[in-house]
Parts: sequence; C-alpha cells; structure tokens
Amino acid sequence: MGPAALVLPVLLLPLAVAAGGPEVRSLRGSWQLRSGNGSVSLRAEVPGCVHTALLCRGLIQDPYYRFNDVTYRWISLDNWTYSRTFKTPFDVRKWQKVNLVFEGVDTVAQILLNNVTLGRTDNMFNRYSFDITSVIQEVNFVEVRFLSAVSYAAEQSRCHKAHSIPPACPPPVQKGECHVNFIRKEQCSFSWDWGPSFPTQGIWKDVRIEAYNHYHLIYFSVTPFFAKSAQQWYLEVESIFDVVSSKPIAGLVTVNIPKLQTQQTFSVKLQPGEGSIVLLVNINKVYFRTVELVQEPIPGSPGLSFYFRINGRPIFIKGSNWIPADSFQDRVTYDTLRLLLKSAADANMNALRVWGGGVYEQDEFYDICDEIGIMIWQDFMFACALYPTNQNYLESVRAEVSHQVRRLKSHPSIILWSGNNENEAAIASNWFSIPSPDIGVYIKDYVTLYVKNIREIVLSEDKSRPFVASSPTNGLESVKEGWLSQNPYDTHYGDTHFYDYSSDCWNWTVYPKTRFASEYGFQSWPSFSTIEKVSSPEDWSYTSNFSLHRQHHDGGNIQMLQEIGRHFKLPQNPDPVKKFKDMIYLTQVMQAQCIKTETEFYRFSQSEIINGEGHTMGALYWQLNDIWQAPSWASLEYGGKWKLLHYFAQNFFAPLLPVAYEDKGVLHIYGISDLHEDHKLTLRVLVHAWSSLEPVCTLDEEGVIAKAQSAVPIYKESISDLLERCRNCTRKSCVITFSLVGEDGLQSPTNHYFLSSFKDAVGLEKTQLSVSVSQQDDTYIFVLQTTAIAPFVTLDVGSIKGRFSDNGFLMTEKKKVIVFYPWEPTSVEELESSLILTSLLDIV
Ligand code: BMA
Repeated sequence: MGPAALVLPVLLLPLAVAAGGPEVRSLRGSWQLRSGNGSVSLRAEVPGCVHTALLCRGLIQDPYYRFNDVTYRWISLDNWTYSRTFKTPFDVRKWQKVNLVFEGVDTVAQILLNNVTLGRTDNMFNRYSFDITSVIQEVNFVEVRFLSAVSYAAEQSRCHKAHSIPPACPPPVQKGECHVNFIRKEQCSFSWDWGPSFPTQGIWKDVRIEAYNHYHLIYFSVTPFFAKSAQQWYLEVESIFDVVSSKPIAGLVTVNIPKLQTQQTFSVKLQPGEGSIVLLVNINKVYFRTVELVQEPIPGSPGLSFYFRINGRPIFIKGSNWIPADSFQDRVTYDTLRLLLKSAADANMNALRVWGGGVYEQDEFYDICDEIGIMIWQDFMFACALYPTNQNYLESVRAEVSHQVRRLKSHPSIILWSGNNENEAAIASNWFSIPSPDIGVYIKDYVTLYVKNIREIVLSEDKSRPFVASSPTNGLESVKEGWLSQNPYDTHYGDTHFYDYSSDCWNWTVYPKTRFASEYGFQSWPSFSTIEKVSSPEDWSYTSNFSLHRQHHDGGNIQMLQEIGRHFKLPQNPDPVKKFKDMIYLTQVMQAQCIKTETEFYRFSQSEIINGEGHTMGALYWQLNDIWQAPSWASLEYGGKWKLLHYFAQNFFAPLLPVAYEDKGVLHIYGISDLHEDHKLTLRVLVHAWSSLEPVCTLDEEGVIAKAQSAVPIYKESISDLLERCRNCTRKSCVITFSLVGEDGLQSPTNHYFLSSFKDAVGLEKTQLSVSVSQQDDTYIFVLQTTAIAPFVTLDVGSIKGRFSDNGFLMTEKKKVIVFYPWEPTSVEELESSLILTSLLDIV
C-alpha cells in the first residue's frame, strides 16, 4: 500500500468574537530535582525523568550497563521532587483564565504552585490541566512532588479489599517490581520478559502555561466519512473548547482546505464550560482511506473471517509488534522513531501493532506512519494481567481513553482500536489459577473495564474505525459469548497469538492455520557490537551471569540452544569469546529461519481453506524493536541495527514471493502476490548440490500466474521424482532455490527450501569469501566472491550505523553485489576495517 491516506491541512478560522489568540508559554527546560530527603539535588531537563537526569549529570553510570538495572533500583523507590521558579511572561490581569497544563506526568504526583496544591496526578497517559488564574503571581514557584510508582502500586494493592487482582508480581527471572496493574503507567516499566525494570519518575511530556479570554481550543480532529446515500465524502471536523464567558458565544467558523479548494462557513454557538462543536464539511473529488474489519461466514469453513478491507480491498496485513523504544521515553527522539519505522517499511511491512504493555506513542510516531504507509493496530495500555475497576480507577481510565482517542483519531494510519493485550485469554485460560466459584467477579470486571467503559468511550469519540476488546480475541464470537470466549485462540475466529519453543520450527504443520496471526516469535541474541557496549569481557560467554541476567524469559537461552540443535551443530570453539560470537550468530540464523517458515505458512494460507481452516489475512510477528540490549524476540536491536530476521523479513514480506513447503513427500510451491493485478511469470527452480556452484538441474516453468492479492499453487513435484530428475542428488546433498521472474523487470526475491538439516548436510565445503568495498554516491558497494556454496552469509560492520540491501543469504553464485546504506557518515576504510564476514561453515 502507498501512503495510508491523504492527510490534509485543515484551517479553522477563528470565531468572529475572538479577542486575540491565547498566550502559551512552555515551561520545558531546566528544573531543579531533589531526592526525598534532599541528599541528592541536581539540575534536570523537562521533559525528562530522574534516571536520565542523574545520568546526564554524571551521578550514575549508563543504567543499561551490566547489572545496573538492579543496582539502580533505589532510584525508583525514592520520592523525587521537580521544581522551578518562573516569571509570568505576560500581564495576568489581562486574561480571564490561566492554566498550567501537563501533557504527561509519570506518574503519581502532587502539583503545587506558590505552595498551593493544585491537584494530584496518577495516570501517565492523561493530560492534566490546572486552573491557576487565582494562584499565579509575577514570580512563581512550581513543584511536582512525586511518590514512587512502586510504593504507590503496592499501597493501592493493599487498599484493594474487594478481591485480589493478579498477577501480584512478575516472574523472578524478570527482576521486576510488583502490582503494576494497580497504576496507570507503562506496564513494562516494572519489567517484562524482554525488558528491564525502570519504573521512572518524571515530567515526560511538555508542560506549559496558557492564558485566554472568552474561549480556548483544547482538541481538534478531522475524520473522513463516506456517505453512501449521497455517494459523497464529508469531513467531520470536531473542536473541543473551554468557554470562560458566562454567556454563550455565537460566531462564524470558516473551514478552509486550500489544497481541495474547499471553504465552508458555519455559524456556531458555544455554551459556557467545556463543549464541542462538530462541523460536517462536504468534499468533492478526493478519496480518503477507509477501513472495515470483515467478520463474515466463509464458504466451507466454520466460524467467521477476520480481515481488514482497506479502501475496499482485502489487505493481507504484514508486519510486527511495536514496544517502547527505550525505558526512558525522553530519549526517544523523532530520529529514533523515524529510523525504526523506516526500517519496518523497508522490510516490506505495511502494519505494526502498538502493543498494550507500553505507551500510546508520541504524535510524531503516528505522523511518520501516516506518511510512509504503516497501518497501526492500536492497543489500549493493558497487558497480561487483570485490572481493578473501582470508581477512582475507572474515572482515571475514562479520562485517559477519551484523551488518547481525541489526540490520535485524526491519524489515518490507525486502523483499529483494541482494548488490551491477552486479558481475554488470561481469564479464559485461567492463567492466574482463580478458583472457579470466583471467576464471575473477574469476568464482570473485564466487561466493566473494556466493554462498558473503554469501548463505550471509543465508540462515542470515534466512529471511523473498528474496535475489538482484546488481542487475541474471537471477535464477534467473543461478543456473542459475553465478550469472553471459551477459547480466544480458536483458529476459526479472530486473531491468535502463538508461541511454541519445543517443536521443530522448520515444520510448518506445528503452526495454527489461523484467520490472523497477530503475535508469534522466537528469540535471538543481539549482535556482539550491541552487547559489547553494556558488558565487560568477563560477560562474554553464553552461560555467564550477565547472559543469564539479561535473559528475562524463563529458560530462554536453553530454548534457543535446543531449537538451534535441531538443525545445526552447536559451536565448539575453544576460544570462549569466539564461541560466544558463534552462538550469537546461530541464534540469529535460527530465529530468522523459524520466523521465515512460520510467516510463509501464514502467507500461503491466505486463499485456501483446508479442513475448515485458513483464509489467514495477517502476520504480525513478535516483536519489531528492543527496549535495551538483551536477548529478545526483536528483529531490530536497541539502536536500530538489523538482526538477520529483519533482513529475512524484507524477503518473506516481499510483495511478490514464491514459497515452498513439503507435504507427504511432495514439494509445493505457491505464488504469493500482494500486487493489485495478475502477472504472468516464469518460475525458475534450481537444484544445487551443496558441493558445487554449478546447478545440478534447472527448470523454467513459463506462463505461471501470480494472482493478484492471493496465494495460489504454481508448482508441485514429489521430492523423490525431483531427486531422481536431478542426478546424484539426495536430501542431504542438495538444496532447492526458486524465484519468479517477469517481463518489465518484475522479480521476486530468490527463495530456498532445505531438504535436510544442516547438521546432516553432505558436501558443504568451507568457502573462501572475499570482498571489495567501494563508494557510490551516498552508498557503499560490497562485491562478494565465494569459492563454494555458502549458507547464511552475514556481513557485520559492528557499530557503524546503517543497513545492507540483503544479509544472511544463501550464496549459490560466485559473485553477489550488496549495497550498504549508511545512517551516518562513514568511509570505505572504516567499513573495511570493521567488516566481519561469516557463513555457516565458519562456525566450528
Ligand atoms: C506475548 C506478548 C508479550 C510478550 C511476548 C513474548 O504474550 O504479548 O507479553 O513479551 O508474548 O513472551
């Protein structure tokens, strides 16, 4: 898909009665910060948090270094205070109302101005606005007195007398804090199975004073709708005002869209207090992105479909899951976001799911997605837990949801609101061993929170996109079963999450033939250059304390070893550091190959129903990015470096791709196409003996049709026939590669099918890989030469930022040209001296 929609600048011209615009002054910049007892006192930047302030002043080391997550636990257990003085930048007597507005406070704080308590905060996802008209003076002293989020959560849990709200604590392997479900704060900040515990305190978004007379615009959004009856588009332009006059304000509003030569004027009347006006603007000759979540019967299959129809077309959703890009949100810059999101688009992804255990991302995140055509499945921030539903909590959540929907709904990139991550499954599968007589209370809580509150607000604020209560869910079937289905993982309905670390990941039959795979994955280690930055030489082994410490998923390091051991020989190098690097390499190869197999399975299942299952219309693997340098399911390392999986994703998500799988001794090749037209192509199948760069046999199947937006069988041959046809081949000695080639340059990536495990392969020879590097404009060209077939050839330039055009590939030709796209200035010399070339046979 191209850009998700047309984004239009809409100008709202002021009401006729307006008496000059508001005065707005940001209070961002330098504040004072002190610890609870005043023993630590320093200057701190706002927006920011205590950890980054301490780091900036050199009072702590890099919190990500070695075991510092545990060492620095004291920071989040203390109660810190931010303060500053400021001069009022305008004459307050001229204004009817002056507010102090916090775009985001993390999290529990008492806010004071000139020693007067303005109020309290307890939700990092809310915006807080305090009326300071009668408190503000010429010179002011503002204080934000935080209470430790950890103590607050514990206290809330203690006070919650009704019934326990599990889980109390994360598993010990995560070294995290307890009761995160009692605080409206980034849930993974108390630790996760891929992330450290850094329960930050700070003013994490902008803070400002604003002064106005008569009225002030608080929210502004534009959502397009298509009126079927009139066959016309219209824009719903919604403005939420605070009106301070005691009488209604009448006036004229002109909506002017210069690009569409649209200008319409409305007369409006604003009532005193907070209220909204909704203007409907008719639009001609232009289209906007539409989205429907289609859940309807499928012939030959029980259950319902679950797919997105975008702009009238069924779209196969390809992508991954987004988690917070850093434990310290103030370090997440526009450039960080752009690099990660661009990497997603460069890997042929068209969508990401903003997962419910992190944060609603900053505006820039959605701006970039709007621009580069990444569709967003947006969770509300609840994950893997049960949640309270007492009055205060619900009120806080209600404010959060309406704020976030109002803030985000103008973004065409968002295609779905989803109530939570895995909380339907948590109850349905009874993760927390709730005795059956008590379960009714939790079901009631669930419906109260996600249906009666969150869903209701979403539907009233935004009718332009669908809502599901959870992920995974059975969609309409869950609704029918009272919002909690017996089995939210049912392949006949909705989406599924699937993890299996004990089966052979090369075997596609272990995967669920689901309607929509919204989570699945395997772990790997980030590259050595990334790990090196947060470790010391004594840490550099797969079984060091450090390697154990960074692994937050119980048994994760062993699971990776087992998965590798199925198909590869495990490293035996006597040099421990080399052995560690070899392990890292193999974890990445394994992860890439596993997720390739699983994703290709989901893609080739899109157009068929087998035994009632199929019509898979989405593949979002777990997870796109990393929060720190540690083993995880991510395909992008902390800092943005591409793991082998991300290079593989670029191929397995290619718009045109042939995919092979084996069923009962027969090799099937499917042609998968996301293109909007059918294409007549040639399927080229090559069989190589591992021992030779010359193919043993070549087959060109002409006139193959890659059907638009489909996956269709294009080739079939029994493996025994194929081996016979290609003389001297056995499963162990040969490998199959194949691609689709068309006229006018249309070409798929070259895909491969392994007929045996590498540990059993016969004929592979150690290769001499050579490379020459040269510069061409802003890129660097790497010309690789090999003397033998080389599996999983990997180019690694350490900490030089950038990405290659391909990596981790199977080299079956003597020569291959790879382009390096640098993300910052570098040189041929620097690249040459950093380059490490590895292929499978280098691992001993
Ligand atoms: C899913 C996610 C995350 C988790 C991942 C890997 O359940 O929703 O909670 O990080 O699996 O275990």
